[in-house]
Amino acid sequence: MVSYQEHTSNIQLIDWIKEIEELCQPEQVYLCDGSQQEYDRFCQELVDHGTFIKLNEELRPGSFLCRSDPRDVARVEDRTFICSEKEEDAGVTNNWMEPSVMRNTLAGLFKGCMQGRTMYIIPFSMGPLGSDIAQIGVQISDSPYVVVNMRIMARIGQKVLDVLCNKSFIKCLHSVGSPLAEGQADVAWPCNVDNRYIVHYPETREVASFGSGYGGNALLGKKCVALRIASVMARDEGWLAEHMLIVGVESPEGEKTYLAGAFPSACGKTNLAMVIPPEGYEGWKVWTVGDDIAWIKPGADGRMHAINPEAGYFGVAPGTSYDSNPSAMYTIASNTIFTNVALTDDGDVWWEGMTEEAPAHLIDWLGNDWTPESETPAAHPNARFTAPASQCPSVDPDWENPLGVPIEAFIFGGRLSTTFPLVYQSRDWAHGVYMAATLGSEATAAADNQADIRRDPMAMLPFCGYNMGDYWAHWLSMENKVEHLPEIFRVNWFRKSADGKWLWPGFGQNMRVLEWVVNRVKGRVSAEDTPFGEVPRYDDINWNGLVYDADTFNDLMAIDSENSIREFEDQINLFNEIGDHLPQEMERQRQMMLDLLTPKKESSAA
Ligand code: SAT
Ligand code: MN
Repeated sequence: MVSYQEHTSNIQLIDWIKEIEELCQPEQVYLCDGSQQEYDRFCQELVDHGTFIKLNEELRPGSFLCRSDPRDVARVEDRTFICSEKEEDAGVTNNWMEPSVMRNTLAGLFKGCMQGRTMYIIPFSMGPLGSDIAQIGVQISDSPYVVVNMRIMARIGQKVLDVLCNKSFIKCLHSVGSPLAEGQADVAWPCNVDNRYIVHYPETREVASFGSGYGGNALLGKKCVALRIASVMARDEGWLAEHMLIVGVESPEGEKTYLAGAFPSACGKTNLAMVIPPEGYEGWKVWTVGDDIAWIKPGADGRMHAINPEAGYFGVAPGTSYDSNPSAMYTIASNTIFTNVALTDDGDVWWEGMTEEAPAHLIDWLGNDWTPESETPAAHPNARFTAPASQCPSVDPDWENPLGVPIEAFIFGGRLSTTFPLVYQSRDWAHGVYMAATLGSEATAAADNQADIRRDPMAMLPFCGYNMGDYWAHWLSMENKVEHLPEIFRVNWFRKSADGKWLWPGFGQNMRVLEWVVNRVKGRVSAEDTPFGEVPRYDDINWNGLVYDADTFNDLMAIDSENSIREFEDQINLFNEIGDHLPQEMERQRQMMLDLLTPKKESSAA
């Protein structure tokens, strides 16, 4: 029997632990202190259990490889629910179930679900401890893999209880859903693929997750709390919880400008969060505050201040290399947990894209022998690294500032091979919100140049904890709540020429766009007004160190009215789907775009 009194006087917490212990019937209960010794002990237990493989201490110090059950490798969006009291508050973009019905279902599943296992209590803070922008939660979980990952991804343990005192907290209950009968041997990755539920009760700020041990399904501070629950808190309290990276752009003169950016998956978000200025940008530096999530609150100075609620990166491994993202490679050089990557013969890790040539022999993510002749990938495409943000060479000196960093621009970008210019700025706040709401990426690389756009408003489609239309209304309403709002930009690094070649020379060159964005928010450069918004002319971009001709730039920025009209007409499908929660302003903006793009008929007879 654990005594909590010496660790916390929070009655609500003590009562909740007792309630869950009675429901889940674990073999034992363990309150995590968050110490390094505790982390090392659990990692060793995971090695002994067969869940972790200790990597070569010389090549990858303090690091482990973990292979999940091959059926438990990613977030399960079709099993993710927003259980608000009213269905319309979840909206059409979320799965909904009546909270009382869901609670009944889950009570049945959680009953006895931790038999033979340890129930871990993980107090965690999303955001720097004690920051006004931070939030405290407590996750109960029967997975030691979750405990060690949570220690990297959040601030956990006794120090959190000390800050929590008697205040309320976000309840997060998690089980892999795989009880052990008396004498039953465990497996390396217990889970329950037949009964998966990732459930949010936004009104009561609770999360319950059953059946999966992987990533955002199980590390509940991340997408569940920091986005789905926090987006509802932000709506109620007048701030923003966003799926955004945060960077600080520093000029050679030492001027620093913070930007936050949202990108749907596969748009190079992590690379942008850690971008290294290219040739011609000597003396410039891009600092990383966050790679995935931003909590942004109006400050006393009338500006928006952002924190990264996380303490680590849960990044996609495949494609990461010293070429594509050296900062990420240095970050994961030690003290990192790798999930579902391949194992090299000398006890290190490998994945597709890490080196040009694959090693001659590997053990793949399934535990089988692998050679370059093998027909399946060595690492799972969603293989991940969990690494401390403090190890990132570009981590911003202010990344843990409890006051956050002042945000001067929001950048939204999709992967679009036609129609959309490299960069454009909104004419005003409402236009910017509309630009963000209609964000999307091409579903497939279509041969006919008319690919379907998969809409992902603000890159929040799977992460908004309430009605998408209300979320847009909340964004629009910020105009009346905040004195100095950030400027809003759309970018597109992926436009192609008529013969199918990339028009923009690559990720490192994005710095040139960031500099133009900085110059715009500081009011240092003018821009040209176009139907899409304000755009740079060729001479407004700094081409130092890059040979890039004006003709190609003009192709990259060109607005084709026929294609564009098709795009703005297509947006009606999204708006119709949102239905009667759609703010009228959104449709007004769409009509304005169509109007600007439609060739005007001569009014007088020629
Ligand atoms: O698994 S996570 O939700 O943490 C990452 C992702 O799928 O975006
Ligand atoms: Mn993400």
